[in-house]
Amino acid sequence: MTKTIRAHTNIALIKYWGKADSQLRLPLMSSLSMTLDKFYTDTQITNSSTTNEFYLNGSKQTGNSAQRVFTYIKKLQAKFGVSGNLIVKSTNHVPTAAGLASSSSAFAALAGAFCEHYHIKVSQTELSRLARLGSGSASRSIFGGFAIWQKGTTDESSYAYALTEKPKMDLQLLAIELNQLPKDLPSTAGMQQAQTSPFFKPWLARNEAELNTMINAIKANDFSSLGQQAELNAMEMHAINLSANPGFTYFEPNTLRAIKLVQQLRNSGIECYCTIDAGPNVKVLCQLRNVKEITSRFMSEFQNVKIIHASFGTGISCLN
Ligand code: 2P0
Repeated sequence: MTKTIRAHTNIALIKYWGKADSQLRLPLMSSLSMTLDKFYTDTQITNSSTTNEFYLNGSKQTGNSAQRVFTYIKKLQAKFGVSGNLIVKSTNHVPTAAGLASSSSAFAALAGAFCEHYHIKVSQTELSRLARLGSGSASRSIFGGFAIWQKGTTDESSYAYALTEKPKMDLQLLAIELNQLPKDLPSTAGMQQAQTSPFFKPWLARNEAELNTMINAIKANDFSSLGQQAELNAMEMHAINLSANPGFTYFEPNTLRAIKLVQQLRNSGIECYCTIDAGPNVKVLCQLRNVKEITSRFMSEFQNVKIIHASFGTGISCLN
């Protein structure tokens, strides 16, 4: 029976936004993420008697997304000395390419399904390294709870590990889906362009200190400190995009309205923070007691907005 591998997406609280080596996907900075329960990818791999095929949510893919999957498969086949054409079937329970990091769950599940298909036994660390070769953020989706991707300097030393897979913290995430369209500028190009900002290097120099602040907040079960650091790190990333040469932004007018609403809520005593990835959607970090109030404020501010309430997800798993 064909196995189904499930990997959850993650949201970076300390962002990965720059590559030291684009072939190996070695990052310029270490990053830290929360794995999410509500967003995930299920992937199955079987043999194909003809060519490689990739199906996403039941429809056969051609073009860039299929090519990226086939290139990745060929890379892993060469690495492990295995061959054959494959049929990859993925179901994405994530709005694809809308800044909710669908590539993190996609390539983590694909790495897991590949190893399962060829009966290749790997450790979680090795699986994280394999996932990284498909998409940087996928390295963190091997683990549940909070994961840290240590940047490393080589293929062997750049991988993620779990800081804690069962966090004690009351940490909720509200994904405010302001826009479901695929983003204009893919992450790989965005993070390359960002390096032209005069603020990129100073930001990089802060990475270790910001990561430590976040680790300490998690260890101390300090939601306020986690939220402040997450929002600061996200705003730094987006300030760098705006100040690149030429500058660019993933923000839409509604993104700014959402940021302001988070600030207003906070000023009125409802503690919440936001983080934003390579897309216009805003993710609100809060605690359980405030979920209802924050949701209703967003519903009245934005017409037809979709809000998904998520919390901690688990690491990669085999469903059958
Ligand atoms: C992150 N993002 O740490 C950051 C924050 C988006 C903003 O990782 O080029 O799809 O495939 O390694 O993982 C999105 O980039 O990039 C991402 P590639 P990826 O989650």
